[in-house]
This record gives sequence, structure tokens and C-alpha cells, in this order.
Amino acid sequence: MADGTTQTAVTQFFPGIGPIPYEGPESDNPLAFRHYDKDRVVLGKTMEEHLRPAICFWHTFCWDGFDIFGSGTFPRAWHEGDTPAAAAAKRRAAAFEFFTKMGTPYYCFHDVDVCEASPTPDELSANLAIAVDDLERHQERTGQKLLWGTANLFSHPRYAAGGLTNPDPDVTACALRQVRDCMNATQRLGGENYVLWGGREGYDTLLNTDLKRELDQFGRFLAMIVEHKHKIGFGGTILIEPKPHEPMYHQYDFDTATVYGFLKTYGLENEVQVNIEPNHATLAGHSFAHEVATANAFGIMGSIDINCGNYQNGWDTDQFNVDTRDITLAMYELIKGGGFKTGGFNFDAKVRRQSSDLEDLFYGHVGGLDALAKALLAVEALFAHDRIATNKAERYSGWTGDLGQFLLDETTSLDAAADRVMSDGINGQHSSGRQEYLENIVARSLD
Ligand SMILES: [Mn+2]
Repeated sequence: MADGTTQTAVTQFFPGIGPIPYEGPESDNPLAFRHYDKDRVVLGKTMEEHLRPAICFWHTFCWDGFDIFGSGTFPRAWHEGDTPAAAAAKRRAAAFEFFTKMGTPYYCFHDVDVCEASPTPDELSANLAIAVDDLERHQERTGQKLLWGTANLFSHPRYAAGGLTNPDPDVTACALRQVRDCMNATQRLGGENYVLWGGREGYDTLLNTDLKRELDQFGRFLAMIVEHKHKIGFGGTILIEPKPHEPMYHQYDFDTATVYGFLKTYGLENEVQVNIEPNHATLAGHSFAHEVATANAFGIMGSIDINCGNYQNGWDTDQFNVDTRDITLAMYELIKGGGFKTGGFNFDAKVRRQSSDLEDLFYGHVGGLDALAKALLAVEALFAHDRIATNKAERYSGWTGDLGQFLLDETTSLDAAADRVMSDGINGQHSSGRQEYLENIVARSLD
């Protein structure tokens, strides 16, 4: 296969594995969906329309299983090629074969995932342009769509101290060029969002870091990126992905609330939303549902990188999330908030290093998508008699009454509020939060 050409054989990389069918909850076929029936209508939309599932390039098609203690464990045909460019073309072809067999509608990529290693900015621009031509052909051939693209501003050694927050403007200029090229590529491929994950936008020690300057420069360059979006007429949503630490000791996009404060400070809260990741929520000491509810509260709920971490040590292990109860709690908040608009569930998840068979890639994604579908069905069941909402309405009902309205009135002073205690004979009686009752309702929705 020549460089940059489109793979024509349909089953070169995953021989013997056909399209993944929906077989229903009684099926014990490990290569079939038990809950994800993409055309099934749930709460007014199909499962596919609610979940908008996407598969990522990096974990499944770029990573060869290496970790800091050992080399790659995955023998993949698409990691080999006569030239690096030929291997990159194989990687793209293998990815689209996988996407098609999974029957999912979207994919996601970093610029460096889809082309060969490119040491200089000029080489990356040229190689990305060839890759984008090929991605466009694969999209036309398969009907796959791009959920989002992103520039990798953390792997190249020049980004050791960050991209947009680097102390050296030479490095930041390289980062801005990568973002410009990757946003233009995302627009050309019909991408519905553009993501910024600031993995190295942060610091290891304040002894060498001017924190205020770095935050101001992050705000300045994010505004520049937003301006470019409008200049080229890119209709997608710009997303920031919160993460508290790793690889840096402290990262500026700590969690959704921190990102909102940052956006508000630099006047970008109506231009940028968040791409939430459950594993990053865990690292920040939050639950997945907390991050979704917080994003809804601030009006910046954009998209989700679905995965989970290791519950014993909290590491960012990017595992496939099959914890239907945890997902249901977040899905309830997501659907209550109106669900995705341009976002979706991107499987930012990887099989374990010992899971080296081609089938393991399918098992991971099938289980992950079935867990999302089961959670969506659980939310449908919860909504049928929404006792969670009824309980909340009762719990807060005092605020619609006389005292609640009096306290909330902007003309009410602290003295006047305090005096109501004596004049009304109030003693602040506690009433039950009914947590166990509510947890049982969620548990039963999963029966
Ligand atoms: Mn992660």
C-alpha cells in the first residue's frame, strides 16, 4: 500500500471478526451487544443519538502496550510498514475497519496520532495534510464522522514545560501553529468539537514558575484560539478537558469548577465548554456525576471522555468503565441537563497491557458501550416515576413558601432575616435526607 492511500480490503486487520450485532440481554456471545441497540428509542431519541459514541485513535491504534517498566506487548499489523508513512496509513485503515465493525458513528484523534513521527513543525504540518486527505477518503467510504480533533501539546520534548503556558515564546509559537493546523483539519473533516487538553499546562515547582504570568498567557492564547474559530467559521464547540495532575504536579485545568473560574476570569465562559473524564474526576477527588452536575450548573457541559480509573489507588489508568451504577448517576445528571448537543461519549480507554489479542479491543469497547446503554435504560426507568426529582422538590419546597421568598428577596437585610427566627418561633427542625431510600431507587433501576 502506497503512502497516504485508502485501504480497500475490508477485513485486513481484524480477520474473522464481523460487524458487532445487537443480540439482547440473553445473549452470551462476547462479540455482541446485550444492551446497545443503536436504533432503539429511549426518552424520545435513539440510543445512538443520546450516546453519540466515538472511538479514539491513541489508545487503540497508536499505543503498543509499552509502560515505563517494559516495552510493547501488542503485535499489531498496523504498527509495521516499509516506511513510517506507510505504517501511519495502515494505522488509519485499521482504525476505520475497527470503527465500522463496532458500528459506532464517531472517532477522535490527536494530530500526531494520524501521521508518522514529525520532529519539526514543518514536517508535522506536511504530514498532517497528507493524513487529513486520507481521513477524508476513509470518512466518505465508511460514513464515519469526526467528534473532535485535538493537537498534542505534551509529547514532543519541546513541550516539557507546557505549550500555551511555556516560559519560552518559541515553544508557544509552535503550539499555536499546531492548534491552528489541527483546528483547520478538524473543520475540514466536519468535526463537531475541538478539544484542548492542557496536560502540561501547569507546573512542577513554583521555584521556576511564574503562576500569574502563565495563567494570563493561557487566557490570552485561548482567546486567540476562539477568535480563530470564528474567523474560519468553524461551527464546532471548543472544549477544555479538566485534569488535576499527571503529568504535571499541578495542572491549571484542575476540575470543572476551576475551569469555569478560569473562563470567567478571561471572559470566555460563553465560548468554551468542558470535556469531562471520569478518571480525571476521580483524580480530583470528585465523582463522575459531580463533574457533570457542576458543568450543567455553569452551562458548560460539552462532551465526555468515558473511562474509569483504578478504585484502589486512583491512578489515571483509562480503563473501560463497566460500572453501570456509577455511570447511571452521571447519566441521570447528563440527561436532566438536556443531554449532548455537539458532544458525545468518546472511549478514552485502553485495554490492559496483558490483553494482547485483537478480540480484546472489541471486548473493551463492546462492554463499555453496553454499560452506557444499560445506564441510559436505567435513566429511562428512573424518569418513569422520577422519585429523585419529586424528593428534591419536596426537600427544597420551603424556598417557594413565605419564609424562603422573604430570605431570598434582595431587599431583605441580615438583621431582618435574623429577626424572623424570634417573630416566627423558628427552631430549624431537621428532616431526613432519605439517602438510602434514594440509593435503592437507583439500584432498582438497574435490575
Ligand atoms: Mn485519563
